[in-house]
Amino acid sequence: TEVAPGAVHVPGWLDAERRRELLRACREWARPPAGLRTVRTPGGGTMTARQVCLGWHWYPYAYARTVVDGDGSPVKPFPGWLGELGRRAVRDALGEPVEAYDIALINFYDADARMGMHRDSDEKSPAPVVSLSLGDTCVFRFGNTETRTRPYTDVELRSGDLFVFGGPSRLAYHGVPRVQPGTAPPELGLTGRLNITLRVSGR
Ligand code: MD5
Ligand code: FE
Repeated sequence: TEVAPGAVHVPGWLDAERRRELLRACREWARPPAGLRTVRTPGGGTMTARQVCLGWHWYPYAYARTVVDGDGSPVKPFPGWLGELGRRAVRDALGEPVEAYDIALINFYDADARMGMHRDSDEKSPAPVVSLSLGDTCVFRFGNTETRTRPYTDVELRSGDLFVFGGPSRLAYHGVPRVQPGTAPPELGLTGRLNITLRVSGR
């Protein structure tokens, strides 16, 4: 479903086996060293969703050339299989080829976590962002390129959904106003929500 030009939502894109594999991988990446951490915002606050990055470091709130994480350990590498999954996602959603993905940001949301309206403008490449969701359903707010406020469209993202943000939607404001606790499919064994984004750094 095209929600806006270049913004394509594919519910249930991940099959059951891929969901399990991806969750297993996220749990490994979340472990120290360079595991799950709290991101500080430029204004001195903290993000409620906790994060892991692969391939590049994200601190404070922007990609850093340094390859060490907050705990001083090397950032985990971006695996080739994850890049292939991203290319397949873009082919399926947009029907076009894409450069090689080299960064992943993985966000872990508990019942109270949110993400404020923001734009993803730190990558130097216009390649689409690939977003994969696991666990609890959330309300994802897809906005406009001019303001953090209306007009926006609220979309529910469920476990296994793919969303690809390309073209004019690549720089739209977006956020996660709430998670719906207890809505994760029980067979996955995940409490809370996980979102994996794949990006091309362009560097
Ligand atoms: C999430 N993550 O659910 C979202 C999904 C982030 C973030 O926002 O920055 O880690 S990715 C949503 C996204 C990415 C790029 C463009 C647009 C949305 N968009 O144009 O709406 O944790
Ligand atoms: Fe974002």
